[in-house]
Amino acid sequence: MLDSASAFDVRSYLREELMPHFLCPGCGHGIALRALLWAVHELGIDRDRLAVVSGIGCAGRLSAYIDASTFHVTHGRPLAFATGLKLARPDLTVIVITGDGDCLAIGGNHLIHACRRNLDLTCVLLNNEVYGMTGGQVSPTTAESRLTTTTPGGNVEPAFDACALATAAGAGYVAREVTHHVPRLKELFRDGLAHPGFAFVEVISDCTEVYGRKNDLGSAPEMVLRQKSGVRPDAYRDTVATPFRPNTLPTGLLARTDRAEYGAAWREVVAAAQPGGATGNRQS
Ligand SMILES: Cc1ncc(C[n+]2csc(CCOP(=O)(O)OP(=O)(O)O)c2C)c(N)n1
Ligand code: SF4
Ligand SMILES: [Mg+2]
Repeated sequence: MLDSASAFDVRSYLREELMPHFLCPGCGHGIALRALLWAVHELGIDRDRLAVVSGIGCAGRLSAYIDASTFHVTHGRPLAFATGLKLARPDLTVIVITGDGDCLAIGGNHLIHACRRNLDLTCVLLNNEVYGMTGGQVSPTTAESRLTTTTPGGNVEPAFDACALATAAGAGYVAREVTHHVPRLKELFRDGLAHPGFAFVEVISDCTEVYGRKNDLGSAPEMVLRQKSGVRPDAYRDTVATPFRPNTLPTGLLARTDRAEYGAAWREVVAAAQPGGATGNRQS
């Protein structure tokens, strides 16, 4: 029996037998996970009807900690797995947790087509600007000039705007928030989960260990404060001194369309192809 009005206790949504978790101290992925589970709680989603699919990476590892039906699949492919799962089991709420490498590098093609189809999935992109799990290689969202293990002289490639890509490719709901603003992040997750179509929520998440240290970004609290000064420069410009060009990506709800959800149209075609269905008759 669900009681979504009761106080949110994140521990009741976690597999406590897997604690302590493997995340480094201050890693933004843990903050994002808490906000996501808070949204699940507020919506009163039954965990027997909740599936979480993730690829490989520190972001991808998060699904293992959620007390629901979880799938830890191959690198770059969680959207493909989730698409099959949602088509087979439309009764499930299906969430994908993915990293910037998982979703935008090896998995970039899957993202484009998931957006285009507009199947009712919620994709959570944990963007820490780096391949965290494998030791800190450059990713498609690494900001220019940043140091990584594969850009020792500074990154010279322009970073990807994942939300602009998702919007252009047709995602029904597109939003971005920083981990500093947990209640706002929770609300975007909640609205994305409730949206009947493909919801893409990007989280600006800190990799304190292999990215923060490499770029001399300070302690974990200092990195979170820098999100305030960077992403919302108008409000917090002088809060924290930063030696780097601030990140000025827009945050909040960025796009929302009510165009047709893919699963319903797909089921209609499948039903019509059955014996006795519109196209089934044609075949016999
Ligand atoms: C096919 C394949 N290629 C490469 C890898 C190695 N690999 C594992 S995780 C990862 C990148 C993870 O980066 P990201 O998705 O940004 O997640 P993060 O660890 O930063 O949260 C890579 C390249 C792999 N596991 N499988
Ligand atoms: S390596 Fe980075 S992304 Fe991975 S757990 Fe540590 S801080 Fe988080
Ligand atoms: Mg990453």
